[in-house]
Amino acid sequence: MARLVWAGFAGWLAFGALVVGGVPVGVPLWLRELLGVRTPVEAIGERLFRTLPPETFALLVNVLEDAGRRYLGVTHLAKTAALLGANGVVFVLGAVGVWAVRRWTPANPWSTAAALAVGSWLAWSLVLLPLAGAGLVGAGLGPPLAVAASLAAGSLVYAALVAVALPRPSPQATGGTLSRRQALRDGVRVVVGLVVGSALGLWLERAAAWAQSVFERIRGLPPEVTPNSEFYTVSKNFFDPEVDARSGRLEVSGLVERPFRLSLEELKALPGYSRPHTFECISNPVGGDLIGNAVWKGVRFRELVERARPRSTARKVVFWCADGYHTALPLADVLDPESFLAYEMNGEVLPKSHGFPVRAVIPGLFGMKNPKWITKLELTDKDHLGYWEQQGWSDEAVVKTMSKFTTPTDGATVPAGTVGVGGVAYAGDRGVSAVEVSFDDGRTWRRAELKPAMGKHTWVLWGLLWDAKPGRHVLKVRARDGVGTLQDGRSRPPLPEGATGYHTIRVTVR
Ligand SMILES: Nc1nc2c(c(=O)[nH]1)N[C@H]1C(S)=C(S)[C@@H](COP(=O)(O)O)O[C@H]1N2
Ligand SMILES: [Mo]
Repeated sequence: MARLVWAGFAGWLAFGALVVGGVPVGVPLWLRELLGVRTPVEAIGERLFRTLPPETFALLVNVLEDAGRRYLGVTHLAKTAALLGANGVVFVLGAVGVWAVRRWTPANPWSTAAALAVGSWLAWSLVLLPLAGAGLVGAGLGPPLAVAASLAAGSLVYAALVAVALPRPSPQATGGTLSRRQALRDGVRVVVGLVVGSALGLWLERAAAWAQSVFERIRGLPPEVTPNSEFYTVSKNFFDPEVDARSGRLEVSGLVERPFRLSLEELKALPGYSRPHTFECISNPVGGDLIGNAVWKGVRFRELVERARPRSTARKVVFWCADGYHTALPLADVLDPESFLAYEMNGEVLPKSHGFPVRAVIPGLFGMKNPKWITKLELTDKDHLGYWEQQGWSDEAVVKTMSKFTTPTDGATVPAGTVGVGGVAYAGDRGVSAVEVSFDDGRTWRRAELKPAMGKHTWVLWGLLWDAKPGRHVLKVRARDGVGTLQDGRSRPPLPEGATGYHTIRVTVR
């Protein structure tokens, strides 16, 4: 038993602390910096956290963080707990390793150690780290060579510590010289095994990288779902309105038989509807950042408007908002089964800046037709020019087919060789069928690969690998929408209908 505890300790020490870690003791943290690697323990800790359902995860983090601050006066108790948990896992694995290896190499502690070293390297490189999401041979942790070397060194240290702790067979049984020679031979075998294993692992890793889709190889693509904190915000306000969700009501009135008012609670009790949707501001310039994609949840307008029994003369819906903003949409667009009133964004309560408590999500139209902080839907038989529309912006506001580079960036210098090129493309409810890239200022075009869109109303991520030759290059990108219509290449400013023209970047290859 004591030996197993020792073995667990050795495994933990070797991987967690001595080699690439320093997590438990804090001392060799400089090694982490020096080698530029994340520790296996970190990877396992993150994995442990990620296997939890998101709600449980959030709850756990909150409870732990709260308890940490309140009772221990520490921040990030949740992270510490995860690391301790991961350390525990490593500890147990170390003990199990020794127990298993001792069963079939009981005679000589050095043979046991040798088997352990290779076994532990194999287990970490090919099983544990891939399972922890850190890639084959832990390539996701840092520079593959540094990781492979660290793993090999860790395995050696681990095995050596275990060998020291194991009882030595009596000299009569084996003969001192023999066991020394045996130890030497075992040692050589282990080193050869680790070197060959590391080389094989690195080669496998490279082979696996080739088999990966371009999207895993291109750095600099945005996440497909934009986190709420990074989602662009546009409003006419200096200070966004503070809506009290308890006293506030949503009104549906105008040309209806039965006008009504609903609280947020009542809205949430209606059948829910959720889907991903990309917003782009009509004032987004070519190549601009006023675009983002999120999963929204709420209730279909249909559910609300039909409940009020629209009069047959109603043609339009005017949306009135708490900040004085207003905009109008054809009633048919509002009744579209894919139009809805959202109260959630990416699983969170709709953030204040995105329209708390409720905002509209309408297929195919620019952001301005997706009012936030809505207080009233008024059905009418008249046309109505909204806040931006009165200032000359389009009343139709149909999304123009767009595409842009997110990597490389304009003016970037990149090393010659294979360069990952990629970005996003969006065409409202028409969808994107193709993206083409030119590396010679628009003379010739190459098809990019598209990552399948999350939904009918979302952007797509696109990418391709460019064999970049030294020199200065002008890159352009263009998309085709769902029916194959090519993006408009004429350069036009955002006002009044949304910008057109191809995103063009200059890249220097050295
Ligand atoms: N009430 C209200 N809704 C509004 C606006 C506003 O100023 N007030 N701006 C619109 C514009 S121009 C855009 S682009 C989108 C932006 O939505 P987001 O901030 O959630 O990205 O909200 C639209 N809805
Ligand atoms: Mo906008």
